[in-house]
Amino acid sequence: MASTAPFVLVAASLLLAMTQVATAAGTGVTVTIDNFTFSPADLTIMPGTTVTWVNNDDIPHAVVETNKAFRSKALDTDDKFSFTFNTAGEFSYFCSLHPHMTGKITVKPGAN
Ligand SMILES: [Cu+2]
Repeated sequence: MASTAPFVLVAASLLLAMTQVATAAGTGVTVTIDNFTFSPADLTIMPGTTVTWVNNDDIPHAVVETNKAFRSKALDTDDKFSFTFNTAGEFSYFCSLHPHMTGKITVKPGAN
C-alpha cells in the first residue's frame, strides 16, 4: 500500500517537531496562562531548562508546585514567573487562586 506512505511521513515529522520543541536542553520554554488554562498543561523538558509562565489573562493567577518546589507570587496581567528545573522528576502545579487550574512539568533524566 504505497498510498499510505505520505501520511505516515507527515505524522512522523510532526511528532519529531513537537518532541524537539519540548525537549530542547538548556533553553527556555514558555507556559502561557489564558482563560484559566495553563498551556501546554503537560510539558516534558530536559534538566537545566527554564520554564517561564506568562499570565495572559486579565485576572491574577499564581503558580504553585504541589510539594512546594516552587511558588510564584500572584501574577497580574503580563506578569512572568520563571523556574529552572535542574533535577529529573514530575512536578505537578496548580493556581493557588483557582485550584482547579493544574499543570505538570516532567523533567527527563539527564543524557550525560
Ligand atoms: Cu488562577
